[in-house]
Amino acid sequence: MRTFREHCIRQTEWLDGPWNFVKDPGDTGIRDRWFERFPQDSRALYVPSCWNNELSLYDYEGIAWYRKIIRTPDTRHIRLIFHAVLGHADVYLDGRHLGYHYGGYTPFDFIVPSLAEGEHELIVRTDSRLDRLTIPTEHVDWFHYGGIIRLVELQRLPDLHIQRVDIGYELEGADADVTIKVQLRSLSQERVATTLTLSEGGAVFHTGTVSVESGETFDYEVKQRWPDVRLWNVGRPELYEIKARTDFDDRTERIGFRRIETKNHRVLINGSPVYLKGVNRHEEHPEWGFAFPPKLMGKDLDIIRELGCNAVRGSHYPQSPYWLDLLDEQGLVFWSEIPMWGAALPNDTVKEPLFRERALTMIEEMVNLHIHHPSVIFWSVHNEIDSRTQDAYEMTEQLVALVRRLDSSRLVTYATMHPLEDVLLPLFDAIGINKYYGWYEGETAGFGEMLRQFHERAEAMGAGDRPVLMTEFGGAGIYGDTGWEPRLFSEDYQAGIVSEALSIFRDDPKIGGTFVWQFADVRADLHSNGSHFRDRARSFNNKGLVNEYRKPKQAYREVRSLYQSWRD
Ligand code: ADA
Repeated sequence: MRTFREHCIRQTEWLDGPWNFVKDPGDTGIRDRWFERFPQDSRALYVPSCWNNELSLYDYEGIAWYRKIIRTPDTRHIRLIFHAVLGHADVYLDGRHLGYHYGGYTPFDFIVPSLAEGEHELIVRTDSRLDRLTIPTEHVDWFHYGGIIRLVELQRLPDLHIQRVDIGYELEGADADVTIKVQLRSLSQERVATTLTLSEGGAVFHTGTVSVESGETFDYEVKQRWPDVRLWNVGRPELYEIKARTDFDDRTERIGFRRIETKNHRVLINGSPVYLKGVNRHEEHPEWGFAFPPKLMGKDLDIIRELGCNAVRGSHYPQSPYWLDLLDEQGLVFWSEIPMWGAALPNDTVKEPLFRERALTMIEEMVNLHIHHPSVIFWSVHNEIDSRTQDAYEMTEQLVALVRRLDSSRLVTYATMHPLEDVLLPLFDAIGINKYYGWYEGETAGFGEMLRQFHERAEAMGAGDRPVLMTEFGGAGIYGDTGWEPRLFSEDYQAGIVSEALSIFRDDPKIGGTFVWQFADVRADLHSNGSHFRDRARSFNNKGLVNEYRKPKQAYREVRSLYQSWRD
C-alpha cells in the first residue's frame, strides 16, 4: 500500500491471497444470512482483485460474499483495515456485524478489542450494483467492477495505540511552522502512561510523556518552527518522514513542504508558475480491473514521465496511496477527485439527501487518505455534472465548503462539460473544461471559438482570473490501426485531434495546463443488460495514448514531442 513502512513496532499482517468467494444472485431465499453459514460450494478468489476479471464472472454485477479465516496467537485488540472495497460492504466477524461502508476507493476500519486467541471467521458481503443514488450512478463510462480491490490489513494493537497522526504547516519563506497532532486511544481498563517521541529522518525533535485514562482518546499536539526547510518542487521533490513513537506503538507519515497559489491564470508552486502537462489516468488494467498491482504503477509512471508530463489527473476516483507515493517521490502533481461522474446525471439526483451525504463522506475520506501527499494539489468535487442549474450550485457549494474546511492549502476544482452555460465558475480556484471538438462535436479548430466565448463569460461572472485547465479532450484510436489517411478510429485520426488541440491550448495564455483524455485504454460499460456507450469499439474506451497493455500509439509519440518541447 505504501513505498515506505508506516509501522515498525505495530504488528501488521496482509490478508491477501485466496479467500472463499461466492456470488449471491438473490434467488436462493437465504440471501443476507450467509454470514451465519457460508455456502459450501464457494470458490477461491484472490484478494485484492475484481471478480469481473475471472471466467464466468465477466459481467456479474450484484452481491458477492467473501470469507477468510484469521488466526490470533493470543488475546489481542485487533484493527481490520479494508483499504478499498467497491460499492456496499458489510463486514462480519464470527457472525457479528462489525459495520457497513459505502464507497469504493477509500479505506475503512474496525477495531475489535480483546479478540480471543484462536481462529476467527471474517466474512464480507459486497454489493457492486449501481443505481441513481450511488456514486457513480448506473450511467458511467467505466466498467462496473466489483470486489475487494485493495489490500485488507490486520493489525494487532497495544492497549494504548496511536489512532492517527496529522501534520500541518504554514510556510513563511522557507521557514515552516509545523503542527503535529498525535491522537492516542486507550483500550485499557487502567490509566496508561508512556513517553512519546517525534522524529524526522531518524533524528528526534520532541520527547514528552503522556498518560491516558481508561477508554479515553487523547490529542497530543506539538508546534515547532523549522527554519529553512527543503521545498518540494515539481521535478525536484523533497520529502520528510515524520515518525511518532510511544513505548508500545509507532506510526510514520511522510510530507513535503510547498505552497500552492494561482496568479495570472497559472498554478504557482512555491511562487513559480508551473504549466501543467498532464494525462487522465484510470487506475485500471484488463487483467486486474481496479486492483491495479503496485509493480505496474511504477511502469505507468515511467511511461507518463517519458511522455514529458508533470501532472496526472486521477480520473475519476481516489487512487492508491502507493501510486501517490510514487508521484511524491518523482515530483509530479496530482488531481484527486471523487467518483461523481455526471454526463447524464439526472438533475433531481443532486437534490437527494442520500446522494449528497454519500458525496460529502467521499470527500472527507478522500481528503483523509491523501492529505499528506505533497503531489496532491487539487481536490475535485465532480466531473461533468449538469452544471447549469441552481440545484447543482447548491450541492456544489456544500461540497466546496467541506473541502475548504478540511484543507485550505490546496486548490478546489471540478471539470465542466458545459463551459458556456456553467453557473458554478465563481465557486472554484481553478476551472477544468472537458470538450471533445474533433470527436463528439465539430472540427478540432472549434476549441478556439469556444475558449474565446468562455473567457468572456468567466470574466463577466467574476471568475476571469482563474487558471483554466483543459481537463479532457481527445478521440479514439484503435491500437495498430494506421493507414494512408486518417480514418475515424485510426491511430492517425486520434493523433491529429490531440496534437491540434494541444497547439490551440498552448497559444491561449489563460490556459494553465492540459490533461489529455486519456493515458491508457480502459474497459467500458457495455454489459449485455445495458445499451450505453455503443460507440466503444472492442468494449473499450479507446482514447488512450497507450492501449490497455501500455503499448504506445501514434498519439503518444506526438504528445511526447510536444510536451517534451514545452517550457514553463
Ligand atoms: C467524458 C468523461 C470521461 C469519458 C470521456 C469520453 O468527458 O469525463 O470519463 O467518458 O468523456 O471518452 O467520452
